Amino acid sequence: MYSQGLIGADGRTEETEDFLAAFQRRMDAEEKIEPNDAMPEGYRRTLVRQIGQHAHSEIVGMLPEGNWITRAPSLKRKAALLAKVQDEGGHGLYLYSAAETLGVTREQMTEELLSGKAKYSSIFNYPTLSWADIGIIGWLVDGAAIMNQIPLCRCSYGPYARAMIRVCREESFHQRQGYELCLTLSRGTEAQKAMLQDALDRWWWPCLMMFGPHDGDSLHSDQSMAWKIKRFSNDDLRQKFIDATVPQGEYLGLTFPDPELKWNEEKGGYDHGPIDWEEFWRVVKGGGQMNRDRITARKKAWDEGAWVREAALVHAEKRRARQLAAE
Ligand code: FAQ
Repeated sequence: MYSQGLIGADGRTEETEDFLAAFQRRMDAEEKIEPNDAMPEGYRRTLVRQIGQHAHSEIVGMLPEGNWITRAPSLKRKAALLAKVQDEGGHGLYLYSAAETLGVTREQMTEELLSGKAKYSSIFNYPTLSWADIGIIGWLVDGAAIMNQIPLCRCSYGPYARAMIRVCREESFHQRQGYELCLTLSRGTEAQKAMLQDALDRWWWPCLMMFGPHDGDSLHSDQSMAWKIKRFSNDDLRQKFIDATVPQGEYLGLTFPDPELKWNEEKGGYDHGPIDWEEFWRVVKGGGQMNRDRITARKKAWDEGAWVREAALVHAEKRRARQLAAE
């Protein structure tokens, strides 16, 4: 057992040195933290921030692909895309539930998204201009998401780690359907090949930005790694993604829009050109092509869903009253 810390006058755990050291020992021993366990306030806040932003990314991430459901070129493609977009919605819901175990409500998290206080992934602020973008999102955006999320299955916070296991299984189907779509286009007409290359040219750099700032500029990585929330640094995951993805792109006959992309025998990985971090921060701070549309769409959905939330609440209250009366 470990020290629970002292309970202060406000009812919160006072974070004595003993308590923090004991908590770190639990981390070092790879123990899972569960919702009712005592935890440092910083650990709780870090998880609420990361899981909340992750949930928002899944929900906002439905929009770029949702844009193409009515224009899918065949029934098979439409069915796969519909299933994928629904999966992303489901991921958002598991993640909101995981964050709720840390004492924050879905309403609070949604308000933070709509007010611009909470972030969501930069990648979803780019427009989907052609059908090839749907293949590229599955192959690269889901591919990057998996690379980042597989280690999160071992996150020290139990509810997040468990949610990630199912999410990763579904993301892996998404990545496969995206790559298969790209493969079909790569074997198609010259116009289809050109459409695929154009999509790669637009999405490659934003996908590399998904992993977050360079390690030296990452605010939270060191602490999150000590708490076993993150298992790898942003740059390490970005490198793994590049190394796994470049041969897949070459198989499709594509050219990556980076003249400095080159295999480095000595390091056993690819070297790449500089990432435009000014663009990244501009997009994160609301200046991307689609930021305003994305938040407007989410606000409309939240406002128009108010009656559903109210009806569900009244139904739940009535059921509870009936249960109490029967007891
Ligand atoms: N976009 O100190 P760090 C998906 C922010 S899911 C926007 O390195 P951290 C599925 C960061 O929040 C994609 N902001 O931060 C799908 C922080 O700001 P804050 C989402 C970013 O947390 C596929 C600041 O920069 N995945 O794609 C970004 O240690 C297809 C400093 O950064 C997750 O959320 C960014 N790209 O590391 C859906 C996975 N990067 O919070 C639909 C879970 C960084 O202090 C279709 N999250 N920032 O205001 C994580 O692993 C981490 O949170 C990182 C960032 C790696 C994203």
